[in-house]
Amino acid sequence: MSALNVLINDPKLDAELRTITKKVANQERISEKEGLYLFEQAELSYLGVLANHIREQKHGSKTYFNRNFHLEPTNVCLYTCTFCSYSRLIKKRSEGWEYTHEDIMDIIKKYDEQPVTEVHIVGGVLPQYDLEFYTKLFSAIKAHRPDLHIKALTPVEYHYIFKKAKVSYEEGMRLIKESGADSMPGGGAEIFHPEIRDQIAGGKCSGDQWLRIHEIWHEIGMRSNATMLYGHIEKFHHRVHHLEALRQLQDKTGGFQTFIPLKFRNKNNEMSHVEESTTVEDLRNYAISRIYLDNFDHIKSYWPMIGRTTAQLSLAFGVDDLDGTIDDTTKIYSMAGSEEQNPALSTEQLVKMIRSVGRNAIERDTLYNVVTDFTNHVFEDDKQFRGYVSLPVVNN
Ligand code: V47
Ligand code: SF4
Repeated sequence: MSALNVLINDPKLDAELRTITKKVANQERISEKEGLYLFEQAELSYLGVLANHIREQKHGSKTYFNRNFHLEPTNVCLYTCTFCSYSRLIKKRSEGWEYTHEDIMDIIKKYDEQPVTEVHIVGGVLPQYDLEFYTKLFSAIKAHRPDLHIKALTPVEYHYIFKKAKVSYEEGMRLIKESGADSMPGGGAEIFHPEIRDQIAGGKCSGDQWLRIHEIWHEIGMRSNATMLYGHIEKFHHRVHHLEALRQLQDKTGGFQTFIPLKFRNKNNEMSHVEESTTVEDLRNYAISRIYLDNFDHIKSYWPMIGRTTAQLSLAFGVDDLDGTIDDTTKIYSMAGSEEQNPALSTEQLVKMIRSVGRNAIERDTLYNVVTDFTNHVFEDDKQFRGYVSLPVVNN
């Protein structure tokens, strides 16, 4: 009898939780009402059991990471998102950076000898970073290093540059694809619900526009990620609304690869007075995301933001991906008060971090093809330690 059946048969189990547990055991989808119930009522360890069951059914003990680096063309932005530690810099433009093509190519070339598989390009929105700038940039990167996967820009930039270039979303996304961009990261999603978005998103694209641009990208055969910025002024029902919108689009296109909950950090921004969520709340949020998004293959925790220990804990709450061996070029989080001020981990460190919580580390590329399976890899200083013995997984 599986652990879930033991719970279902326990007469003391809350009726609502029994229904939800049965659905999870039968691989059925939970409703919006049930999602809200989990946010409002379910305690951490119960959520962990449900989310871990789903995680292990989908991936066994496998935990993915990739080798990537972040590139931020500028940290100056004409939008004024209240949670962003960049937004004040438009008034102090001279304190920021605005890279040219040459500057960016110099950064790309620094990684020439390194086995990175992905560059993640994202940053502020400014008029000179227009459609032509980016299409030329992506083509130049591809010409220089064809095997480097370009995961670039979000609907925030795309909405702005397409409008400026007077092209439709469809035409714009086609041009972006042709220029060499391979996938779209999940940023800019924040909270879709206008009740919250209008207060925090500083005039950038709406939730519907964000979703539409991803839809078009998926329709032309491309993949993308999705995020949710949580733990600020939103209520649980706004989170459910956000997850539901993503689940519906995924039903339509199947183009999302992974969902990344992003914990709001409150340093150096206009929302510094808003208290940050606790680690317990962060883990609950990972678990509910895993349970709710039945049609998403992966849930990723972004370790530089939440720190290594919480990232390790998240692997027992539905998460199966830790992002990558990010280099310290990502300032958007360190400026906002992330746990890791200088977020870089070697492959060996990341693999050991994953092993030490009883999981198997798999290096993937951006599209989740296996690059190296580290399950049986022995590092020089491994000696006797091969990770802890863990419970049998549901399904390998
Ligand atoms: O949209 C900005 C967030 C996002 C803060 O797709 C903040 O693989 C917390 O989307 N506190 C951009 N978060 C980053 C992003 C991302 C990160 C890692 C991997 C992937 C992926 C995507 O960063 C923004 C916003 O939601 N952000 N400021 C802050 N103070
Ligand atoms: Fe600009 Fe992005 Fe910061 Fe908003 S979150 S102010 S769009 S850099």
